[in-house]
Amino acid sequence: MDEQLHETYDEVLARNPGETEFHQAVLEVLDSLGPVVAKHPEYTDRAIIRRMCEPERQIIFRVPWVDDDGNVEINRGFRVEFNSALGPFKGGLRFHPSVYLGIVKFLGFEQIFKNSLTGLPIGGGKGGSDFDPKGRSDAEIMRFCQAFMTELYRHIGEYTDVPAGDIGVGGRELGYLFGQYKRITNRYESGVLTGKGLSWGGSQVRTEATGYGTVFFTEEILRARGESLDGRTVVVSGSGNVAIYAIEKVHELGGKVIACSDSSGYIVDEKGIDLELLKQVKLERRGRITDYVETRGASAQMGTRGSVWDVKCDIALPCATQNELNGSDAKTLASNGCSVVSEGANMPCTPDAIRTLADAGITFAPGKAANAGGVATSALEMQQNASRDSWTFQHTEERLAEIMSHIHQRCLETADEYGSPGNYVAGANISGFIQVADAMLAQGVI
Ligand code: NDP
Ligand code: 2IT
Repeated sequence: MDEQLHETYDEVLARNPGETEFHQAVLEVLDSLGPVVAKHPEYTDRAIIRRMCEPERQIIFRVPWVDDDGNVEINRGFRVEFNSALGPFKGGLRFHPSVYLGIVKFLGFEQIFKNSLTGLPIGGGKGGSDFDPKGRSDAEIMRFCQAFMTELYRHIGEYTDVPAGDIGVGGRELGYLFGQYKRITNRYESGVLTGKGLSWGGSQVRTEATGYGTVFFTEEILRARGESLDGRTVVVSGSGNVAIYAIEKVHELGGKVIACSDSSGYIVDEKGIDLELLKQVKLERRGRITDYVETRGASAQMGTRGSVWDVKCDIALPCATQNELNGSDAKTLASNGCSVVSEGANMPCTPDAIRTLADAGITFAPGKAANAGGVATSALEMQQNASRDSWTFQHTEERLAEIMSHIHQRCLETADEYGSPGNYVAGANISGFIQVADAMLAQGVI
């Protein structure tokens, strides 16, 4: 790595002790920027990369609430407003017990470049809480969301910072969050949150957008080498928002998803995942993936060894969480003949996995490009809110497909220009970076 980039990385390590996921996300980007700093000394002169690694603002707050038994519970809330060079801070909220500052910062950092790649006017941010929604009643979820928004509301706004969902935060939580924001501010400010319900300011396709977008991106990769998803066998990890709509789009495009997972294990269904049943189990009943097997009958089984990556496939779509696919999983995928790994989740592949995939000649699409369809459609929701308009499903889906195709093209062109042809990691990092860097240069030292 270039010496100055190395110094920047050392500074990040020293200033952010213990935040290993943040370190990992920064290193992946810095690793791509050598040819950029060589060509553009102005970025180093104005400390653009060093400024980019330091969030503009970090908010950490107490979230006290009362559970159904009358006990007082205390969680920690976060919002990291990372970079507003291109637009208001934009990024999801994650509710999961593993959430701490390092997770929120890795996600916020990734979001800067992802949002830039969409070509839409959105900066990067992320938030969340170590609250665990599993096993909580609807009333507890509502009280938690209200308590969380009682602090968050003062930091967000349609021109300031626009949260959305992520792990553990979907339509139900966004409803409670929006209701509390409206109650406290006495404003019907639709553009303050995205992922809203269709009858109260939400956009068509936002629910489906991340999964659909990942599959559109995968289809673009295949198209570029004269192939398609038709007839391909696909494995997806996770069974939440991103995974479910990725499975739906793979099936629509003629592929077959034969395995998916949740935090309790994985299932294999040789006939192809029955999506209606999966939606019933995971979205309606908020159940475990085991329930799918019990209802589905003979074609489906719980995976008994290793992980979902042991299931033979042509294409793998990790759609659950960070660092869920390691070097040894990547080796298994390679020996089973897999030819594309496209990230629906944020940073699901470890650095070792990414190296192993590259060595094996497997095409790898990083999340900041492949899963950008979710936040892109959030920006389309903001656009509709600002103009008090609502578009049809078909029109919105066409916009999403165009955006994903454009990101794909930008990645390949930039990778070519900077001497790494076919490398989607270099293309995404460099292309996302340059647009933010130029805006920061223009806006002065702030
Ligand atoms: P959901 O909460 O809807 O689903 C998450 C899924 O991943 C569940 O199946 C969950 O299992 C599984 N999972 C979560 N954490 C773990 C873990 N530590 N170990 C094993 N499995 C786990 O979240 P989303 O589908 O929205 O998010 C999935 C990924 O996609 C995340 O990386 C998120 O950051 C990323 N993403 C999401 C976008 C969005 O618009 N929602 C946009 C872009 C990226 P279980 O049900 O057992 O908890
Ligand atoms: O990681 C992501 O891009 C998201 N969770 C979606 C963010 C958004 O603001 O729609």
